[in-house]
This record gives sequence, structure tokens and C-alpha cells, in this order.
Amino acid sequence: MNWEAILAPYSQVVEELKVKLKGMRAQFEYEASHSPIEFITGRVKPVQSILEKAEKRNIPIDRIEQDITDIAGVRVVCQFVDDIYTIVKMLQSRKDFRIIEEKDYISEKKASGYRSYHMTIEYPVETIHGNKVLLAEIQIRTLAMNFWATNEHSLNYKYKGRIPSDVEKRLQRAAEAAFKLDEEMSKIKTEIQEAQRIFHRK
Ligand code: 0O2
Repeated sequence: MNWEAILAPYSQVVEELKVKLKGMRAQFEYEASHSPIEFITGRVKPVQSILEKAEKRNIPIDRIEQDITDIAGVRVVCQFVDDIYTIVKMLQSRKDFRIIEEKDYISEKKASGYRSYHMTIEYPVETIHGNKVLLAEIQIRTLAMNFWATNEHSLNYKYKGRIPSDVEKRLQRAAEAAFKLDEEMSKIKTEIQEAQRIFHRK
């Protein structure tokens, strides 16, 4: 399989989505006092991770592009939980891609403690062989959710998916703490935003 050739259009999808989301962020900064977007990242899933996921989920090689929906992935990181839903609404009204699935792991967290909003989209991209519609995943989360998920992801990698139960318990507690942090920050949101406006003017 020529993975580089297969993944090249996915890399283009990631780059295009990043440009568009960064465009939204810039517009917010010019037009509003608060940008709901803190930062944006993106990646194409490495071939090894694609193959591992396919094996784990019994996906045949010829179904990978249809069944693994996060080969192209972008992440929008926000300051506050409210900001996530502002971005979700804006993405829902866009005409340049079609949302095929949404998962709100914020109102209902995963068993691991993971919280984030996931959107699977069909994104049309121009290739040298014509127009192709590729799947991509947009993850929207707060800074606190991102902090937790990044650390949990590293531990999962370290323990090859079998995190010891004492560490797992600590992660559960950390997830609770991150949730509380988001709640507390939401309560003092206006105060924080005022402080940030003063800081910007200086
Ligand atoms: P990567 O690229 O290294 O991040 P499903 O579980 O199928 O109902 P979901 O959750 O959308 O739906 O799909 P999936 O495949 O389980 O997870 C997709 C991605 O979401 C993951 O990518 C992670 O980025 C993130 N994610 C989901 N669950 C967790 C979790 O419990 N902890 C953390 N840290 N991240 C999670 P990959 O495949 O891990 O790869």
C-alpha cells in the first residue's frame, strides 16, 4: 500500500481546516472582545496507529478509509465550556462540509473520564484525481479537558492501554478536578474576561 499517496489528501484536509478555523479565530479577535478559540492543532494519524486501530476493531484493510473516521483530525481548544458550544453552533451552520455524526462527551463523559465534543464530517477536497470527499474528526474541548486528555493519552501509550488500577483511580480524580476547574472558571468568566481586556489594552 502506498500510504504516503493515500494520506496526502488527508494532510490537505487538515491544513485546510486549520486555515479555516484560524480564520474564525482572527475574526473573533478583530470583532469581539473575547475569542472562543484559544488554539488549534491538527494531525494526520500515523500509519502505525491507523493499522493498530484497524486490527483492534477488526476493520479490513479495504474499509479503513470509511471506518476509521479520525485519519484527519483537528482540535479546537477553548477557554470556557460555553465557548465549545459557540464553536459547535458555528460549525453546524457552515456550508463547506457536512456533519455526519456528533458525540457530546461533555454532557456524558467516557468511562475513562475523557471529556470533549467530537464531530465527524465529510469534507470535499480537490486532488490531482478530481474531487474526493474524505472523513475528518473535529474535537472541541477546554484547556482543562485538553490537559487531562493529553496526560491520559501519554499514560495509555506508556502502559499499552492497560493502565494500572491505582493510576486509573488517580486519573478519575484528576478528571473530576478538571471538571470542577472548568465549572469554577465558568462562574468567574466575566471577571476573567474583564481582566484580559485590561491586559490587552496595556
Ligand atoms: P490519537 O490520534 O493519538 O489521538 P467511539 O469510541 O468509536 O464511540 P470516538 O470516541 O469518537 O467514538 O472515537 P475513538 O476512535 O474512540 O477516539 C477518537 C479520538 O478521540 C482518539 O484518538 C483520542 O484523540 C480521543 N479520545 C477518545 N477517547 C479518549 C480517551 O478516553 N482518552 C483520551 N486521552 N482520548 C480519547 P486516538 O485513536 O486515541 O488517537
